[in-house]
Amino acid sequence: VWKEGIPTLTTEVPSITKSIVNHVHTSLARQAYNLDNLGAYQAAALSARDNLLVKWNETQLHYSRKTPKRAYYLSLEFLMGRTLDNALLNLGMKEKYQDGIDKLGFNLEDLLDQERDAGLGNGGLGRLAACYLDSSSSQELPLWGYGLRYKYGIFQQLIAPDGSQLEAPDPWLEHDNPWELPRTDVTYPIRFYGHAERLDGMKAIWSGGQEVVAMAYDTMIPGYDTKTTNNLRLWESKPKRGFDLQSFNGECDHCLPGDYERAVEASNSAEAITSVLYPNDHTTFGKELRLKQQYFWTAASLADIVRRFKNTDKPLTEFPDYVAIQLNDTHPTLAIPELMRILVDEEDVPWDKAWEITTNTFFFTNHTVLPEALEKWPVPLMENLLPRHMQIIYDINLVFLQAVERKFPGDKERLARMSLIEEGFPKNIRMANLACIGSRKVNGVAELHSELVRATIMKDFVDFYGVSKFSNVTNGITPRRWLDQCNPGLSNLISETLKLPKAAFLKDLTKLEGLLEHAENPAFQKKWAAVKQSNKERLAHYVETTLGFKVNTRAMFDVQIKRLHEYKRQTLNIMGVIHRYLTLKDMTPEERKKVNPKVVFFAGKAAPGYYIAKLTIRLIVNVARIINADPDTKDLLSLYFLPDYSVSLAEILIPASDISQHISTAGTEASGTSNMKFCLNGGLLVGTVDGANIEIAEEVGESNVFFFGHLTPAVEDLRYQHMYHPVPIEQKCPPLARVINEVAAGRFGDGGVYEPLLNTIRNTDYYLLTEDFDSYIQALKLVDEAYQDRTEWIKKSIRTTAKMGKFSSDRAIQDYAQEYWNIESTKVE
Ligand code: 26R
Repeated sequence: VWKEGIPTLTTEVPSITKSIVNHVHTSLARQAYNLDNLGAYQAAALSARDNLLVKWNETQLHYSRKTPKRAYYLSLEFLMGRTLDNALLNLGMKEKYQDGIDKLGFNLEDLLDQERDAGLGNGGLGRLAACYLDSSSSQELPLWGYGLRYKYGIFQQLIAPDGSQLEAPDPWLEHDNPWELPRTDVTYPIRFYGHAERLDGMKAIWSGGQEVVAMAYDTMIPGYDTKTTNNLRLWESKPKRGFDLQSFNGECDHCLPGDYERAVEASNSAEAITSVLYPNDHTTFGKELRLKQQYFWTAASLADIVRRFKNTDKPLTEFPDYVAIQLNDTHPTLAIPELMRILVDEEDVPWDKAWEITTNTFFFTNHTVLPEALEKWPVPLMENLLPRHMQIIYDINLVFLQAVERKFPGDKERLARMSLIEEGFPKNIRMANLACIGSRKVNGVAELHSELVRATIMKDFVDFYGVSKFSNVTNGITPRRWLDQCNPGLSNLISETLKLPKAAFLKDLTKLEGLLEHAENPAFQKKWAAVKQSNKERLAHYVETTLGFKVNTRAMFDVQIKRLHEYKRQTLNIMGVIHRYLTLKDMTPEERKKVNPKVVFFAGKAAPGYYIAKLTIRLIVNVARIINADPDTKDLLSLYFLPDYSVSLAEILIPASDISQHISTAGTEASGTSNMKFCLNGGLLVGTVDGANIEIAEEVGESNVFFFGHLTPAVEDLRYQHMYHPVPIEQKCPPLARVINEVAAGRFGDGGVYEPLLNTIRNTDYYLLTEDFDSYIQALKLVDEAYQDRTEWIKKSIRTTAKMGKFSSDRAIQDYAQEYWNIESTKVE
């Protein structure tokens, strides 16, 4: 009887339409006569979800039965974007649903557009986590993600009339989220504050304080062309028992007037923990609520992982044989002392054994070497919020520093550098040091970055542990979303040209190399160019319907889309645009006829408190206003800042680009991942010798990328020169000085507004714009020249796509699986 009730896949068009109509009636309580696109989307999503659940259930049952070693990806950010399109693609049911939805009188594209992005992340780190989930399922690897279910994801960006960024909350859960499964039965109590009392040995009891509850929400992660459907478990914080004051402040056992209000406040403060994603990227801020988020999430995840392991009845000494936990940057580092606390205090494991288990379980990925992004938490904050963890951190530190002292006797400075505690007022806990010593292996995210990790922030640790603990896994991107989904035209053309089903190259991206032999074929080149052209028109249509501007799709499309940050140098780009504008203005109409028309696109959010980044947006918007209105030049150069950058907007922008900019100061961009996405879609790259740009150039050949700028080893020296032998910008870089003077003089609106931004260049110029400007302009000139020979350009484009195999996140996740986690693919029967 049970077996007969178990749902099976709905695979044929008639049963698909039936299931959609069924959801319209039963889940939505609506009917055909009052069904709009949103309702139809919801019903289609619920129908797809039913299918995902069939596979999800089978996968989870398979894992429970087979108990393979599992990996867990702990990330404070998962930048998932939309789900329906991806779910249908990975289920292999896109055409069928298209048909079914057609028959119901709707259009799949319109329905897809109804979905709000799940924007639970800031940028690269969060989107990487999402790509890795997709690859884990597609590669049939037993992996779960753990994160937080923020009520509000990354803020919505609005642009004010004066060009400045405004932030509005992102109500992504406004209409029920059909992709999540609330697990009211999967809850854990999480403690904060209170006191820790040491017992004999290394044990302690932590009690008192406040308790909140973590409740699980599961999201299905379908694999492409496979049954495996992994899980993303996100935690929501809730008050312990409704408005229970007692549990919240620990002592009161009778009600006083006013308690009700305090109880409501307590409930609010419990819910506050998962209310919003911190929109900071690369700058730490030391807010208590952020630390609460980090502990709440790591404690709930570990409780869940330990409980699952204990269900297998294996001894805890075997924990690392069945569990690998990847720390996505230092944000989940508290998982290390938390596992120690569980083992030592709750499971009676001796300290040394517990440390052995812990250090064989965790793996740590670093995503940036910028000093301002290295997390530190004030000791007094930690002591108050997590008193037991503070003790554990001190104990770990003591044992560790003794070992360092044995290896490097008398080297006090080394001890001070390696200590988990940085001296000062207040003292700070260095999370990267803790993540490193608590982990089996540490990795960076591109070759250059991993080398910098070894040479800079982890240098002392390399000396101590040996270099083999520190290696590299170059980032990757999922070709499902970033080729087939965002660029179906190109995916179809590739399939037709290689005479391969899409699954062949979407699961083995190195197959794209087969395109090389077609690069010289004029008929193929023409089709290739036509796909690019239609993607440019799709973007133009978006710009026209959202901003009301008509874009010249015959012009070259030049795109820079990423978080606004000084190190990413959007300022260099906008200064280059102004330079181009001034140059055009200087020309005679005759001379202008020879110019390559260009449209420049920017998109990206600035952290709400990052003044210089916000000022950069304002400058871009106001430069656009002047340039786009100038009749002398507007056909040759136009500029758009597209508001509210998101995964979905990236899916429109990336396939439409002819050239994209990845122009960070050498040594500052750990990897970059949009560079890979652009190249996969046949866009060429102008960039610095930084991050994964280098490995992209290695694959496609330096003749197919436009490199410029100083190299990493020169950067430190140049900064030193600027500091001690400053040369006025007029002398150092006259063309840039001219641009800056025009801005200051008010050519693009009140120049005074931009003084603080201009001063970052005039004064310290920490990110070396004055050093790289000339070679940047030179590189852009080469880009123009190359674009004039359209056939050569198309060949470059084809060759670029052909050589992107390395950058599939399938390769990256396999690397983690084999070299780090020691987990194996397992076929769900
Ligand atoms: C506030 C603070 C603790 C914080 C620092 C840094 C919060 C968030 C970040 C984001 C960083 C770690 C990040 O996103 N790094 C990016 O990771 C990508 C994926 O590895 C890289 O491609 C990209 O180069 C890097 O900047």
